[in-house]
Amino acid sequence: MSDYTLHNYFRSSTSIRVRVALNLKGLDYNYQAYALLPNEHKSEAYLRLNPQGLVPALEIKDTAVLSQSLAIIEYLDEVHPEPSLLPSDALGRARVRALAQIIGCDIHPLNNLRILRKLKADFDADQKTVNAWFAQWVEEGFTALEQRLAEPETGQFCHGDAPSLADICVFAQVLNNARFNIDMTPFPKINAIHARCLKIDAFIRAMPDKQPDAV
Ligand SMILES: N[C@@H](CCC(=O)N[C@@H](CS)C(=O)NCC(=O)O)C(=O)O
Repeated sequence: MSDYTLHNYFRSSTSIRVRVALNLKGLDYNYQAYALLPNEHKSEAYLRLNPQGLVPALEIKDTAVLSQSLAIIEYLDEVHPEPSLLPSDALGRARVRALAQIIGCDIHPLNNLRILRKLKADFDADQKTVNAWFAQWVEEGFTALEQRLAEPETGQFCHGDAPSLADICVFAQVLNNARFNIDMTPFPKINAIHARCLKIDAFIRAMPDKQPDAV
């Protein structure tokens, strides 16, 4: 039994991020699933672990429960430094965090399950309107991200030639986009990075269809 337990959901993109980071670092973990559709993440037991009622949370045996995928990944990167998920220089770290946050702060939160549910329940949005909402924020964020990937610091991956925090976020968001049939043709650089991630075992093993709760 590992000291790490990941409380998560197979299809959640923020859960995918943390699974990729754990895999890249070669860390074993226990897998605890919460089905989001029947609201298992709002159960009393889970709210005791993470009062936000959002997955993922990373429990460290007899020590702490961490929440927020980007904070969890940075914790793992500090405690298990190899392979590093952030550049060694301050400017590089700022760039990688900015690329990751285009997705983590400015795309994903607007398109989260609770937001899409609210649009339907309280604003009479039908599925077509919800899909257009989802596409709007992805397209805005990905257009900026695609432009930033034209910068010289970009290599085979978002920053140089090894996967970083930014690639982890790109990978998970592109998987999410597929569920909403987002047209990815305007984003060739993002597509190329996603395709490279798909060749790496740590990314493959984090995919939704590889998880024990996949349906
Ligand atoms: N900023 C948080 C977001 C976590 C989050 O929103 N997770 C989604 C799944 S990807 C969730 O639990 N959604 C449940 C809901 O919206 O009710 C993080 O990065 O961990």
